[in-house]
Amino acid sequence: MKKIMLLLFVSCFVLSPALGIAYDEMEVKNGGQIMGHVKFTGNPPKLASLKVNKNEDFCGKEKSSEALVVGKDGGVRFAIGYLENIEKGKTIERKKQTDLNQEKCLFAPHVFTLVKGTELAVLNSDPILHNINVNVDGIQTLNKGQPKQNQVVVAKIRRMGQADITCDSHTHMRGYAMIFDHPYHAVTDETGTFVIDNIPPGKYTLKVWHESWKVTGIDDDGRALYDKPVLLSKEIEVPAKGIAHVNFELK
Ligand SMILES: [Cu+2]
Repeated sequence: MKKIMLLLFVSCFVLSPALGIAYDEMEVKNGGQIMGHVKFTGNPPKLASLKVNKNEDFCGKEKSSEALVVGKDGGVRFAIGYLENIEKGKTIERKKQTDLNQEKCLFAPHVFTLVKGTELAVLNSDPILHNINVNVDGIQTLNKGQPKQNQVVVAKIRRMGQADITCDSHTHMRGYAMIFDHPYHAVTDETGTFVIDNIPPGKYTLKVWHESWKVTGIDDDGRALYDKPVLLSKEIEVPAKGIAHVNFELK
């Protein structure tokens, strides 16, 4: 019996890193940084505004699409840079709560990341009924109405993957999150830059996710449907105590 237990114990340790099951936290020595830049090549398309279907007196008749936000130097906002299959590294900030605000009939921020097992707190800043509907890789994880202003819904997010965030009240409202089991991910700012720090030096696969801006249709409720997200990938090396600059192009 003891032998079997030992065998199970040992095989768990041997197999889990190979399968990418677990992330181990450790002290990172001589950690390096990734500075990623996501740029749009060519002229970005002008996206059609989204029609507001309800509460037009408060929300306005239409809202600008946030599906593709390109800055003056071509930097793409709201892309997510992340390391794939990283098995060990810096400590996860588990206590950190991620805040999402339903404000002026938009999700703010429009795109964010979080770590599996941490809390998402959703505030309704508006004096109208919103709803928070979160589907992670197609599986509904949270669905709650928020009729009152300043109402907060808190939920622990236990699943990894891509979260599609919608409001059942307003068909124009859409947001996204990516949920990871490690802390190495970041969203691009208005210059198209993302920074990931304190990485153990070495070779990695760095991915960039973008929600896609190509409308493929409209669903029964009047909600725009989009093409598959764009996923870009690069093999990179993070130097000890140094910075790896990595450029990505969207077109
Ligand atoms: Cu809403």
